[in-house]
Amino acid sequence: MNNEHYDASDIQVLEGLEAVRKRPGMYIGTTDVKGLHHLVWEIVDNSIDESLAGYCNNIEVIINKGNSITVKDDGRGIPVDIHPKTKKSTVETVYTVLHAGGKFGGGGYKVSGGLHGVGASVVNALSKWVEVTVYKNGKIHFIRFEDGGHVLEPLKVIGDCDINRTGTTVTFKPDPDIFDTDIYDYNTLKVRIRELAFLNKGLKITLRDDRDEEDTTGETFVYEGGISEYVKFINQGKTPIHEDVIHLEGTEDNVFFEVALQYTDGYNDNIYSFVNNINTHDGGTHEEGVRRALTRVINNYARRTGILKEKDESLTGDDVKEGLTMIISCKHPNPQFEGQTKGRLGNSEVRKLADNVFSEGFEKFLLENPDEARTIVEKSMLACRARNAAKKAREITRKSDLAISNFFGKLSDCKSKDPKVSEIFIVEGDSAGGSAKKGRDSMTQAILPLRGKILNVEKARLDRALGNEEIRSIITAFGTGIGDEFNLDKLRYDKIIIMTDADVDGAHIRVLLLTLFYRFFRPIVESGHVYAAQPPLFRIMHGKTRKYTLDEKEKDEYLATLPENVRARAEIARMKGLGEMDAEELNETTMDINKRVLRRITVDDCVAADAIFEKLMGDDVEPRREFIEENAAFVENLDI
Ligand code: 1YM
Repeated sequence: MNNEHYDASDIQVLEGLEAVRKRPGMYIGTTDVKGLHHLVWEIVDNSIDESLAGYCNNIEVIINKGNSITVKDDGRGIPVDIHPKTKKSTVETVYTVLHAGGKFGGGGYKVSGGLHGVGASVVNALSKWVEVTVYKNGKIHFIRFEDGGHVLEPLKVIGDCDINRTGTTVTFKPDPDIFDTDIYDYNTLKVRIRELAFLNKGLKITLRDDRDEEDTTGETFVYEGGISEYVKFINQGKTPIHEDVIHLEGTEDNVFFEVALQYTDGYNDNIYSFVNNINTHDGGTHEEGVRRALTRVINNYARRTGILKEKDESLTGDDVKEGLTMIISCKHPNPQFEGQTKGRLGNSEVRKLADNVFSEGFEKFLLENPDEARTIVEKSMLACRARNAAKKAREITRKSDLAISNFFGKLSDCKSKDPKVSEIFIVEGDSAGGSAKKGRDSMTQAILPLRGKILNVEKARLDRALGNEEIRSIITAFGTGIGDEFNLDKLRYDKIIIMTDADVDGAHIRVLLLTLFYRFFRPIVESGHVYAAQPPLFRIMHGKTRKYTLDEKEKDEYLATLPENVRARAEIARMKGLGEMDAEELNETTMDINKRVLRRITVDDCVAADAIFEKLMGDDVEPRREFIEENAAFVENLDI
């Protein structure tokens, strides 16, 4: 090869890297904080690939002072020999020729191929400097690049090392001229590193932040249980309905497939799938295979054991995933990513593999664990009932032309149809409802009296809830629908005000209503539309003055302000309940926007009250009574 050609290929390489610097977005998506972190994943992916190939057990990621990043692994080390095509070391080739890693690396699973995988050369192009150290053949090899990939000196040996020591260490400093920010976020790195550790059983990854002198130990992530431990991690704080995580795996034609799952008593699912450690947000054949098998196996088992009767309809994919936490992971030598964001696996052979591995293993689990199996099947059947109920609920809300609905006798709607100015009072009891109706501003205030106690939805699902007339009234009045068709934009009122007595029963009803909102209308709570009215506990009359106070303390404070002779003659009445206030009184104390005291209910209130929900809402009536009686003062002071 003559010098002329040599120069030309050099120029070509630099033109390639220059193209990356001109249009970084084309290679790493963005140059914001996300792109900055992308550089780390490009380098870490090479270490992960080496681990997938079976040669690397330890990876270390360090955020250095000055926001450079070091990634170390104990793999074979990037080859140091002269590459036949470029006549340069393979290390230099990998770091200067676009996509060289993919082209020259042979076989095995590769993280690359998804959204990442543009290669080490792109990191080099977008860095102020890069240093690569390779430990191999008893020697330490070193090369440094500057200003977007310029080589100062070819790869050289800078020392000796133990003949058994192998590995690659890369340190790079992102180019501040390219990126909007140069500050790495520890937590962003941690979350993905932890995920990589879960997805690669036994691989040890350490993350260390050396920007702060005090932190020199870092955090180590290593999970011998792999994705089973990922499922346990996600289910922390949830209540599993069977003890062990189910972990199934199988390999065919070099395609490795595994899945880990555990059901909880919750109503949501957490299902995540990965191919070569890349999250397949839009699923694909691996996920389809599992979902298909899960539905089929549960139905077959439920029929065969008679838990599901002949007359019962079959469970759907949605029914069997209620409360399910599941991680699906596939390692494929040649993955095809499809869809606009390349977030879906397309390889059709994986569907069959996933189906086979899952159905065989899961069926075996059901047969060997009949108690757990029954719990899972029954949970799916409840979900099925709730799904039918949701259908019914949709029909109710669709049909709910308020003018003809017979519940309209109960709701006294406001005249305004503008949700921004409208509010609804949910009032305990008909008599208080009557006073509230008379005392309201009928332009903007709607009144919904509740006759009976509403159903406890903590332990009931949508289907039973919908059998409850009070709940149906609430759904219809809100206008939002429920279940899949819930739509916050359709909420007919800006404020939903729970107006109950300031006593134990009132507190109980408040808890029941909040349970209902929290479980079935959570966005309404989250967006701050729910309030508790605060009716007064005391009325103090002296002369022509009427003063209401919310509690004993406020009453005493008020009395202390009165001259002694007035105080002595003041009539103090403990308010018995909303029903005993006349319309004027109710308006003045609890409804008038200028005088009333409202307390906004937050989700945090609900979550904090969760333990109390449990106690108050449990299945046994007696302990609940006792609890309320014993804790009356406490319940009154709750933010609920
Ligand atoms: C901190 C970054 O890059 N590790 C790494 C990279 C490679 C190898 C080992 C490796 C791969 C192969 C053979 C192979 C790469 N090699 C290449 C290429 N860590 C880091 N560890 N021997 C070593 O794929 O056959 C690209 S990456 F192309 F040179 F083989």
